[in-house]
Amino acid sequence: MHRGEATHCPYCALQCGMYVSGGLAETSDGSLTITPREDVPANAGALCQKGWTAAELLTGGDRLTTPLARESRSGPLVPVSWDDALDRVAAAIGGIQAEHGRDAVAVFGGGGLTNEKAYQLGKFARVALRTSQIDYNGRFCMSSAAAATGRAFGMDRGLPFPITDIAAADVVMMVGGNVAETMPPFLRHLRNTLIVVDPRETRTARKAALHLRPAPGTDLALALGLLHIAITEGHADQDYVDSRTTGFEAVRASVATWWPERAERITGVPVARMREAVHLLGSARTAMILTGRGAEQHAKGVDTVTAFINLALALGLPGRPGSGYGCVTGQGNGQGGREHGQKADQLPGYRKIDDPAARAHVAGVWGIDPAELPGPGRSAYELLEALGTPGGPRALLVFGSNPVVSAPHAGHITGRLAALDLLVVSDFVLSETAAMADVVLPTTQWAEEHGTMTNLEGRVLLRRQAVAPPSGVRSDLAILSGLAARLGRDKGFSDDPGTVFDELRRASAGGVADYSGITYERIAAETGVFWPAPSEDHPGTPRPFLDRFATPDGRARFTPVDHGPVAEEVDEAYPYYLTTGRILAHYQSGAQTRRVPALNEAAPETFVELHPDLAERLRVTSGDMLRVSSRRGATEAAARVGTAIRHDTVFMPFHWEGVNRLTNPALDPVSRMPEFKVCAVRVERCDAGPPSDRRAGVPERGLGV
Ligand SMILES: Nc1nc2c(c(=O)[nH]1)N[C@H]1C(S)=C(S)[C@@H](COP(=O)(O)OP(=O)(O)OC[C@H]3O[C@@H](n4cnc5c(=O)[nH]c(N)nc54)[C@H](O)[C@@H]3O)O[C@H]1N2
Ligand SMILES: Nc1nc2c(c(=O)[nH]1)N[C@H]1C(S)=C(S)[C@@H](COP(=O)(O)OP(=O)(O)OC[C@H]3O[C@@H](n4cnc5c(=O)[nH]c(N)nc54)[C@H](O)[C@@H]3O)O[C@H]1N2
Ligand code: SF4
Ligand SMILES: [Mo]
Repeated sequence: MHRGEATHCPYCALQCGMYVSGGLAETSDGSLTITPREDVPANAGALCQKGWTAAELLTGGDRLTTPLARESRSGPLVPVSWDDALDRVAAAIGGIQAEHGRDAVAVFGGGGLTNEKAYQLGKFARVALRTSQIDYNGRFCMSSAAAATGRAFGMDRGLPFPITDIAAADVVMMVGGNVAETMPPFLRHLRNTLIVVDPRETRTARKAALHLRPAPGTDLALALGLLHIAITEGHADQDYVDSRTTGFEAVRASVATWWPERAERITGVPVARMREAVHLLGSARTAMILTGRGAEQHAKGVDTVTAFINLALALGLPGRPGSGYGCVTGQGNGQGGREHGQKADQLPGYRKIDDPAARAHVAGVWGIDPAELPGPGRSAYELLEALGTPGGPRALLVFGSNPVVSAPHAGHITGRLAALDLLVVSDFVLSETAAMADVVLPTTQWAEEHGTMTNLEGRVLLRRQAVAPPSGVRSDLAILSGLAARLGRDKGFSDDPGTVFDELRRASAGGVADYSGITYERIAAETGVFWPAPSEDHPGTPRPFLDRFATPDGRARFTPVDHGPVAEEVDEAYPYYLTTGRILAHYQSGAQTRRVPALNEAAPETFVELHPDLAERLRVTSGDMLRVSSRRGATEAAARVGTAIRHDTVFMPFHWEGVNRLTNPALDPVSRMPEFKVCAVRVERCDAGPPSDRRAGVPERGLGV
């Protein structure tokens, strides 16, 4: 029986394998069926609700099928022809660059784009627009873990081992990851003794043997306390430390004063619980420490991840079979999306844009003079914040992100987008960001096109076309090709994914993320190839750190780090912590999943999770409407009362517009990751009337600009 085309899910980094049938067969009546693949180890026959319902994205009534443009910023979006749309964009770019310089045009990409698109977008910015101003939403996602692992191991590959290795670990500690909701099939790899670190009692925490509940933003202190215990109670693996690492003595000295009691005072995690965690990890035969966004999306995210890596190194875990440290990548192509050059400081192959050898190599592949390549640009939030300001970009092209909903301090960012001379959005639905655009370009989506995705294991997969796109839409590659031609750079922008992938292979050759030995044929035959794969007869690299780390001396680096307070502490005016994250039924800004009826039914609206003590104080029960405000803005949502949350903290998902009007754009000094996971808020009943303590300058609901 033909089960349809073998492809992969449109959503998260697990990239579950699925068959889509009914799309390309001649006898098709238009109805599509999705069934899970057994041959893809990440999901091995399972899908979550989002995967099962993904076909509805392809046929949904909200699908954009014609370019849209408006005559004036306040006029309505009306259908226009492709030539008209692309001519307008190219003419506006030309005018803006002539008047304000090349950096007046900026590009914002996404970690959901295929490798081919991410690569081509980075090249388009540097070669066709010749702008330094490109960054992408992965900055909001993986950047802290990427910076920390790069520093420690010389390479950022989320899981430096196949996901199936996790099941072989006796003990797994998951720090700030809620995979039961964010990657349900991941649970089949968590058969071990599980330790969860999360301020909330999540579905994942309920599966744990041990749940540590630190106050939001205190994981770094927790990790320092855990390392102190590991060292003083004899769990450090001195042979491993001596033979495979450098820098331990400085770290040992730096945690000497991190008595567990001190860590308890900051985190609220009892010393006995910390000891239990260290003893479980330290006496296991094999153990893993994994981090998710809960530990990473902080203004000290890089140091927090570093502290957990230090703990893993002291215990002798990384680079040992069945053990290790890994970060659980988020977006569908979160891993590949951060390797091929859509990041402000990066060129393909995970090369640095300020490295002369990297510039020479990539310029050679692109057929330009290295001197023509721009230097590093602004990071995602700094780029968005600069839009329409004096000296900042005046035009923005968005491919694969919805920052109106997902950027921190979103009210302010929406104001910056409104101040642009030109906003262009390529999307297949009218997202909140697309709805603000001057020109909207309707594009093909996952199952309508070929492309490669690199999943959370660093395994390069082929997402095959399984249905014909509706007439009227064009692929992102075709859009970039059409624009490049109109900008007078018509060479080297193919709209064929296979051609682009072959060029990407050459551009990545010799880089950290070397794809030169990976071909579509190989991926199909081997169910994915792990990078680096520097030649076609190279087997790929499932476990890159077994013999040596990717640092110049082959050793992993300990780096001393210290705890600091959250960027915005609670006070009388804003007495609670707000933390944010995900629920099972929705994906990211919700642009896709809020348009899938079954998912909308499962989770129709946003909510505020709060503890019964706080609910009692506010005299609310579940379902009552609450107003949540921070120094930056306010939003409303229904109360959801339960003991899963700490009584000093409230939680909101970010799949609906609103919560990011509240969040704090304090940035990590290294990764430039915003502090999505903690800010100070006030919580009131909506019908409570003006609070007596309202401070001057606190915006009313809905205004965060
Ligand atoms: N259903 C669904 N799945 C998804 C996505 C989605 O939008 N929806 N998005 C995908 C993407 S891009 C990503 S990045 C991943 C994210 O996957 P996860 O990292 O699992 O997701 P989050 O819900 O953002 O955060 C995880 C947990 O961090 C906790 N947390 C909050 N603050 C802190 C803190 O200070 N310390 C600690 N230790 N924990 C804290 C939250 O309570 C939450 O349970 O999910 C991917 N999968
Ligand atoms: N408060 C809070 N905010 C957060 C987070 C949090 O935990 N808390 N998490 C952050 C994280 S980890 C992430 S990853 C971001 C994600 O936030 P966003 O960047 O907004 O992510 P999506 O909602 O996936 O937006 C993708 C958009 O691109 C479109 N799209 C999808 N695929 C393609 C494609 O191939 N081509 C084109 N042209 N368009 C496409 C979709 O329809 C959608 O409109 O949010 C961040 N924001
Ligand atoms: S876990 Fe992720 S990849 Fe798998 S079906 Fe769900 S959304 Fe898709
Ligand atoms: Mo993410």
